[in-house]
Amino acid sequence: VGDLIALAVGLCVIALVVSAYVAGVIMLAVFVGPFLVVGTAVALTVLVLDMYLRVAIGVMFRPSSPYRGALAFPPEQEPEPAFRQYFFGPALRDLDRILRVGRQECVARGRTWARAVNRGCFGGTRVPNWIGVPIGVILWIGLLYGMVLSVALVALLALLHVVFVFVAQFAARVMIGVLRGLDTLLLTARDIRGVTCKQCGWKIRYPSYECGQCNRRHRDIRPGRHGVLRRRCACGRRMPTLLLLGSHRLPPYCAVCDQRMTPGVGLRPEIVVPLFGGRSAGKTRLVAALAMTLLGQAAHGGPPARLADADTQSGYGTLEMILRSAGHVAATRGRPVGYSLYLGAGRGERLVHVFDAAGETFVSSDRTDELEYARYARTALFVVDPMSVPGFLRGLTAGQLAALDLSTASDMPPEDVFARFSQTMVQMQVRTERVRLAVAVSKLDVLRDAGVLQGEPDGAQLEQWLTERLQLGNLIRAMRHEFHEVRFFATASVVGDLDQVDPSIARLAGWLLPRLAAAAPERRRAVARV
Ligand SMILES: Nc1nc2c(ncn2[C@@H]2O[C@H](COP(=O)(O)OP(=O)(O)O)[C@@H](O)[C@H]2O)c(=O)[nH]1
Ligand SMILES: [Mg+2]
Ligand SMILES: [Zn+2]
Ligand SMILES: [Zn+2]
Repeated sequence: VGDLIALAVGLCVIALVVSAYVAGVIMLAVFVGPFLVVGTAVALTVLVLDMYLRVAIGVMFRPSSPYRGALAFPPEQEPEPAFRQYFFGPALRDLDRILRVGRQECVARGRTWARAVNRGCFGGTRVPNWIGVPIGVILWIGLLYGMVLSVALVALLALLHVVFVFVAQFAARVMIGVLRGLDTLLLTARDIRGVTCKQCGWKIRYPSYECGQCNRRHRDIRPGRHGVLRRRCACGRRMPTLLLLGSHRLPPYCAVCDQRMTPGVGLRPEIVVPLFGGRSAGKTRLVAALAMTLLGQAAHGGPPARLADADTQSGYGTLEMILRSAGHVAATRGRPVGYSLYLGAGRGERLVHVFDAAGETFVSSDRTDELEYARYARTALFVVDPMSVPGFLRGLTAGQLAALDLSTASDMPPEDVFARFSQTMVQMQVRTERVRLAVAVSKLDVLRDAGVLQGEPDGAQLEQWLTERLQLGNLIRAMRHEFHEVRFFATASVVGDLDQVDPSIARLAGWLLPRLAAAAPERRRAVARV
């Protein structure tokens, strides 16, 4: 009986203890459990989000962050020596890295927590199992909630990030389209249709530009994948992407021949004047006289004129010296030489390229690619040395023959030169019927000195002289047939006593470049004997 009582008491005690324990666990689950579960879940979520943001900020904004990956789209591997605009590639690379590194870091944190719970609650070493296990189970429920919650939040963040990147890229694309369109509109409104390279004669839409700091060459600087308003050169220097934004302040280069272009090219409409004529007809000297006339007019209150680039300056310097000293000009060899001047004021300013081709350029048909510039000319200048006309000497008197200085005479008859030039234009499919042609009959001073011509014959008189005296009627008819308008000028590319270029040059300039040269001076009563 005693044993039975003891057993009963024992059972009761055990039942009591067990029910107390169960009641305790239930109390724990009901009253403390929710707080523990929520607390754990929230703590884990906060930790994960904090981690994710740390990684995100590190990847996107902190160059020294250990989370940061290798540079995406390094400039060395880009078609242009520039960094990609952030939303055209780098942003998605960053996002990808944030998600990968962020997941690793977050999983690692989660694991540390789970391990701590397991070790603390289920190992039975620190806390006895009968206390640890219920708490551990509750904590685990919290952890699971926390994991679900944080995964959902991170997924939402990442989704927002992706959407933002695509919206930003879209906005950038729209901006680029708008800017390019605006640029095209503005250029069209200003009548700027491409830029001509004075080195190779080709016309291109937009120059390449060199970085002012590292000399890397940017082929296409306009708004695009490498920058909307500005781009960053591989060296770090920022460069404007449009003429509107100041890219003309960078040194321009030709995309065809890689040579330096005229500074400021692309800011002003261009006028291209091709010069043709036989060897020693007087082309080079005429260009010098034209430039000197325009600069002289500018110095005396005429339309502004300035030499546009270093090449023109050095070339002109030599020519000017020769003109002033009445010396002889060395023959032009090799590629056509472009002389470039900015003429006119403000909005009316024009970049004028006069291309002086060597006489031979028109003879050999394999060199016509050097004449690309002729394609865009609205006015051409043909230099005719009357002394090169075969019949010229026959009609002279003995006195005129004796007085005539033939040392500078050209040996290429103008008919041949013109025929080859027009043949080349046909080959190049240039529509010469839209082009005005100025015919400069050169070396007027030599003819005057010999008494062959007097004063300065006007266009009609000169035409009559060329037709009747030099038998150039066929040539003149061909010119009138092929060109829109033909005008004749007798020119003397010489500097007079008062350090002034012969006024015949100003008259030619006035017709060649209306509004950009001063109005042609009044002709002294023509006393030409024709
Ligand atoms: N006196 C005089 N000499 C000229 C004139 N134009 C050209 N010359 C001379 O004629 C030669 C050939 O001239 P240049 O300009 O080199 O001819 P290009 O081959 O057509 O460029 C040079 O010796 C010039 O000095 C001119 O108007 N007057
Ligand atoms: Mg020459
Ligand atoms: Zn640079
Ligand atoms: Zn070029």
